[in-house]
Amino acid sequence: MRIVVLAGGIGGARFLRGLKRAVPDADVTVIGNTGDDIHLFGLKVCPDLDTVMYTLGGGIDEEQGWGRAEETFHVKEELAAYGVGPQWFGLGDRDFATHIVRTQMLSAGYPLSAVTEALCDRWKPGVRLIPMSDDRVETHVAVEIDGQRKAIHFQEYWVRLRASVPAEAVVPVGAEQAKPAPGVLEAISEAEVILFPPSNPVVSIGTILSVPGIREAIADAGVPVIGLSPIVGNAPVRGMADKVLAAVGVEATAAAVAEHYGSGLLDGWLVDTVDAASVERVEAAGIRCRAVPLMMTDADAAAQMAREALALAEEVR
Ligand code: GDP
Ligand code: FO1
Ligand code: CA
Repeated sequence: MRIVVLAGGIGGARFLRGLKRAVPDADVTVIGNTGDDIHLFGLKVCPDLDTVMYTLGGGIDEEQGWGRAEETFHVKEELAAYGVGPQWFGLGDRDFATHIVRTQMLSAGYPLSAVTEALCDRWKPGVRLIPMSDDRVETHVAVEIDGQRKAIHFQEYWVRLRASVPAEAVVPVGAEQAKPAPGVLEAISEAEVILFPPSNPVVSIGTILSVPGIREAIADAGVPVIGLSPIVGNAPVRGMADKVLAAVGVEATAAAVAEHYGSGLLDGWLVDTVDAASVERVEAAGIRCRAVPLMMTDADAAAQMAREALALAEEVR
């Protein structure tokens, strides 16, 4: 079965690990979010692509959910000794190698999609991982600090400020001019099912959908589009989805996120069993809905979620 998955970082990666376990023979194409990408120390860092690649390739720090297992931070310490920051972003030594290879290839003229493919030659994630675009898109968050409104990079909002101030707006800078990377629209048009894992609806899936052509291709694909809620019991399982949902005027509930995507995009939506009472509201919006356990406590739990998503796809097909 040909499956297309739009993915952010941790939520997307853990779901994908379950999907691979549930349907080992499936042909899975992952369209990855690159709005979180940031240039640091002259290097291009792609947190969400790397989280998917390391998680599926066995190199992830399992507990943290991002970065490399058995990491050390000598380079970061040496940079600090020179007074060179930022210190708030934790780039480890092993991870640095990935960013050096990526930046070197980009400087040589390869597009990000080709670079990602090359990095995946090492990690063998068992899926085809394509960045949403080869063009630069950077998510910025408008905040008010000391009475001054300003836009800061998403990583600064999340990692430095820990989302401690309200997000007034979220802007995928560059998205309007960006083109889907080679293979993205083709994969969508050839898919038999399209899945939205429990990734952040604003800064992960929302950013991917903001690349002109991607949302339209999904809506026109004519195959089941099934999403899984990242909101459980009226709160994100982890991260700052509540803060960025507020910025786009959406309440942090499983039902509101389904309505935000809308029946023009989604055919089916899974909510956690604790949110079973919201099934009726989602179905009233024209989206088939089921309540099933949605906590990815381990790969088996994630695999069961993937099976439920595929079962719902068959129901709406
Ligand atoms: P990020 O880029 O690392 O933030 O990862 P994603 O965008 O792919 O996913 C983030 C979302 O995953 C957050 O909004 C979390 O609420 C959600 N999430 C994380 N773990 C779980 C889980 O076990 N179950 C569900 N339903 N959502 C989860
Ligand atoms: N997240 C943090 O909370 N703190 C960090 O210092 C940090 C460093 C980091 C380095 C490489 C990488 O691939 C990811 C990293 N992350 C870090 C995670 C990441 O920035 C965010 O969790 C996601 O982008 C949020 O969607
Ligand atoms: Ca992310």
